[in-house]
Amino acid sequence: MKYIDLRSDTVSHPTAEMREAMAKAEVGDDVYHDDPTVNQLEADAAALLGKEAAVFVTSGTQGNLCALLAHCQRGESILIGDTSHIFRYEQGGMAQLGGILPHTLPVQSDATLRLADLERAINPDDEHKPVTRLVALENTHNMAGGLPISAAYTDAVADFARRNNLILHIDGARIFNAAAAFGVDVQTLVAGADSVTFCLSKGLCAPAGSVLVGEHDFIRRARRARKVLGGSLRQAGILAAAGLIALHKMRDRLIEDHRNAQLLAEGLSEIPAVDIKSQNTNFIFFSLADDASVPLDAFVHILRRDYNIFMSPYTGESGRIRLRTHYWIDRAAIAKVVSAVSAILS
Ligand code: TLP
Repeated sequence: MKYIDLRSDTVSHPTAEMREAMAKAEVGDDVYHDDPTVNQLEADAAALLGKEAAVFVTSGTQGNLCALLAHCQRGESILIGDTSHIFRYEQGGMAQLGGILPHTLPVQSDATLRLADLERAINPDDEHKPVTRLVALENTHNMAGGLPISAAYTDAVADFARRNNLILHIDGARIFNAAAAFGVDVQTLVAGADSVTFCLSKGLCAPAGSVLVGEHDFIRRARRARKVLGGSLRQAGILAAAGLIALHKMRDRLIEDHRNAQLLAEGLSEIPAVDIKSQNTNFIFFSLADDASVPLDAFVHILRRDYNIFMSPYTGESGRIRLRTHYWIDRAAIAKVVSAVSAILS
C-alpha cells in the first residue's frame, strides 16, 4: 500500500495468497448448498468454534441481524450493552426489520455487563411487558477500546442465561483478537454461547464476509433470514476461498497486530501533545492536548494531505482519534506515523 491507513482494520486488503485462491476457487450455487468452497468454510468455521453448523454471511451486521431474527419473535426484547455495535452502529436493524426491542444496559469499563443489571432487566411473566429472549455480548468490544472479555466472564453470563431461559449471542466480530490477547483457544471464549458472529474481513484480511455459527436448527432459520435480507449469494466460493485462508492462516499472526499497536502507542506517547487514552488488542485511542499546535480536524487533514497517513476522528467520542493496526501496518509504517505526528505537532 502506498498509504498508511489506520482508520480501521476493515480497510485491510486481501493478501496475494487470497487473490490467487479466489481466482482458482471451485464454485457452485450456494443457495442450492452446491458451492464446495462455501461448504468447506462453513464446516471449518463450525468446527473451529465448537458449534454444530455455520452460515456464510456478507458482513458482521448481516450475521448479527440473521442471528437475532432467527432467535427472536417480533415484540420480544434482548438485553444488550448501550455502547454495543449492534445497538449503536447497525441502524437498529433488529427493531427496523425484526420488531425486536433492545433493552440496553451500561457497558462497564472492562467491557462487561453487570450480572446484577442483567438479572434486574429480565421482564417478569407479565402481559404488559415484552418477553425477554436473549443476551448479547461483544468480544472484543469496539466502543470499550478493543477490550477482550474473558472466558470466565462469558461462562458466567452463559450460566446466567441458561438459568433464566435466555439465549446468549456473541458479536465476535474480532473474537480471534480476543483469543490471541488471552492466548486461548477460541472455543473457550464461546463455549457457552448459543450463537457467534465473527468477521473474516477485519484483522483476518478477507475482502468481505462473516460467519454465523450455532446449532443446526438455528442455522437453518438464520439461512432463511439471510435470504430475506438479500444476502444469499450464488457462486460465493470466490469469497469463501479468501475466507478459508483468513480462517486458517491469518489468526495466528493477530498477536503481531497487538504488538504493533503497543509499539505505536509507545511511540506516540513520547510526543508531548499526544494523550494516549487506551491501547488494547489492535486498538488505540488518543486525543491532542488543549495547547496542541493544530486542532484535531486540521491534524487529520495534514496527515492525509502531506504524509498519506489516514486516521479518522472517532464519531462516537468527539475529540478522540481511533487507530487500528492490521496486516498492512508493519514496523516501518509505525515509524513513519510516529515521525509524521511528531513533525506536525512540534
Ligand atoms: N465495525 C466497523 C464500523 O462499523 C464502526 C469498524 O470500523 O470497526 N461488530 C463489531 C464489533 C464491529 O466493530 C463491526 C464493524 C461490526 C460488528 C459490523 O461488521 P460489518 O462492517 O462487516 O458489517
